[in-house]
Amino acid sequence: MDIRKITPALSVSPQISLQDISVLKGLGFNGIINVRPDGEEDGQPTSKEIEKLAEVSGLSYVHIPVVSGQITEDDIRAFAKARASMVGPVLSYCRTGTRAVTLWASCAAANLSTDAIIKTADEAGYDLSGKAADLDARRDAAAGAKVAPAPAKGGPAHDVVIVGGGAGGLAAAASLLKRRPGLDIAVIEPRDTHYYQPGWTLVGGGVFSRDQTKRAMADVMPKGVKWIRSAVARFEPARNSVILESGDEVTYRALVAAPGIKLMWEKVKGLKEALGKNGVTSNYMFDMAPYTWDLVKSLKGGRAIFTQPPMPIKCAGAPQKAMYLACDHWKRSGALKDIEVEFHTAGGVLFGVQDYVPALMGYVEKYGAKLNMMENLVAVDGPNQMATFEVTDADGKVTTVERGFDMIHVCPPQGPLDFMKGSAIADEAGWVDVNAETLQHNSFGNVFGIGDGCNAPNAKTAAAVRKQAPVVANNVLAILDGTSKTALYKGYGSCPLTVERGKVVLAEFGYGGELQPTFPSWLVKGTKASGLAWFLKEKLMPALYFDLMLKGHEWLAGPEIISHAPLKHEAKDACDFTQSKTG
Ligand code: FAD
Ligand code: UQ1
Repeated sequence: MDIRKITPALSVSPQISLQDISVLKGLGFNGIINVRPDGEEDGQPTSKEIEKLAEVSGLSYVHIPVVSGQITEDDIRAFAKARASMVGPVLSYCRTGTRAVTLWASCAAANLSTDAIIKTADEAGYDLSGKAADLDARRDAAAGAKVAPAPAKGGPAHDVVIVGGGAGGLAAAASLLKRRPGLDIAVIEPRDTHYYQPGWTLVGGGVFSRDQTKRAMADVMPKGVKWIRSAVARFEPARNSVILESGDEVTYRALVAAPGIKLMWEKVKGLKEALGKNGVTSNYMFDMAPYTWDLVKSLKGGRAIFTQPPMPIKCAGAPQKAMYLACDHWKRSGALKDIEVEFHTAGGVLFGVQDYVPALMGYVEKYGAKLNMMENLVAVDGPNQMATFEVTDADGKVTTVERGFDMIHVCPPQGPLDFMKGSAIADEAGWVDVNAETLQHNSFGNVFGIGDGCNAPNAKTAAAVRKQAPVVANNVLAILDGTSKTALYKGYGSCPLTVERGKVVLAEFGYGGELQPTFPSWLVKGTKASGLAWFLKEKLMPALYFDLMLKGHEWLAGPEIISHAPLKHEAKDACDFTQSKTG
């Protein structure tokens, strides 16, 4: 728990877990004010769950679902009322604590000077300097003057604002700084931990420990970047700005959107509640990947099911990687003959690029796994160890099939982040709407996209990000400088399929399934399982990711083509980069 004391009666914090509640009582808290709406993030405990445990621990509880970026006067009044009704000390939390501290500041403005409020928040790690005018107005209003609270102003524009501090956001920041040290870049990212997600397959396979896959966000932020620890609620590209969950506005000359992809656990009925017990697991969650390995080690017989949802998903090979590593362990331990292994995929092929299928099928046969195509997992009943699939036959008729299991590895359905859906820079589905080659936004010339959150039809992988970052960095600077040196991305993505411990089928391909191998075939033949490719995955990739890609060292990743065709909306007027859809 990351509790930050604001006053003796009030502390704020990022999201708390269910286990934290009894600890809070022990720490002397008497109440909780949850100012976060339910369902904002994967794994977020619901208000009902928090309330139930708060009651058990004798803590009073109030829920004020404050929409990120849209704190209303009603929210502020509700917060003041909740505090007045509770005996302190009270903890208020949201995703990062920003909404909670902003509500406190808005209430405190009547009695405290703006400077004192901003200093108090700053000491707790929250930057409320953008709220100064609003706080002044509130103080004046409280003193009787007829002044309406002012909206937070954007302040001076950053050269580049990057939304998301995952693989894409940080690689883009590092590549920009490599080209232009001193560039004023702000990265907006709410999490204080950065995850090396490609390592989770190896955690589930008993090769990595969970801790090898996480770093403090502060340690991986490229030096010189300003980290704004908050979440973006809204995009205002016509104003060259984004709105934070506090309601503050951050303005830019160029924007890079790197929001990633949402894991939609809730789309499979019963899955969220089932995870982590009764043999239900997923390598797609940091906390759950070690449980995969526990289950694999302990299973001696019965049925093991591995599932893959409809596309798109990140790292499309990861659901089968989990199966191969499990089978490899069972084969070595002698248990495989007693385990019925099933792979159920909502799609009609094992892997999207046909060239890699023969090598993968060889392993499916070697392990005796049964492939079930067009079977989409729709429900999991943990206590009864039962999975329900919707099966589509050749005529498109859908029937329901139930399968019992002793263990099940689930890859969750995935889609655009909620805050992207309906946003000004998203396509109809909610993906950042970019040109597939330049990664420039299709409507706003000074906006770019990178990573899983974009609608470019590449494989959603960190490997893709490694090649996208130099392209985005080049093209952002071309827009800022008004030059026409355009870099192009050819759709590279890579999926190291861990077919057995010690061997990987290294799939590397671009748009249209064109093979784009990094190494000559005498060294690594991508369409065959290779020991060297396993060595790359286990020993080289973490360093390639953290020490090269996130530091702007573009090893084997130089933009493939630099054309002198100008970007679609080349900046003609340095002050106005924005273009309308028809412009
Ligand atoms: P992410 O790295 O997910 O980052 C998105 C960031 O945006 C997050 O930090 C998030 O907190 C932030 N964000 C979200 N909402 C907001 C908001 N409102 N405001 C501000 N910030 C926000 N790739 C490979 O190349 N090879 C592999 O072997 C491989 N294996 C994988 C195995 C697994 C199990 C998984 C889960 C992934 C794997 N990947 C692999 C895929 C790879 O991890 C992703 O493609 C990569 O992380 C994408 O980067 P990104 O920046 O688009 O998204
Ligand atoms: C890669 O570049 C990358 O991102 C840094 C991965 O994620 C960690 C990968 O899994 C792979 C396979 C690549 C591709 C890199 C090479 C050198 C083949």
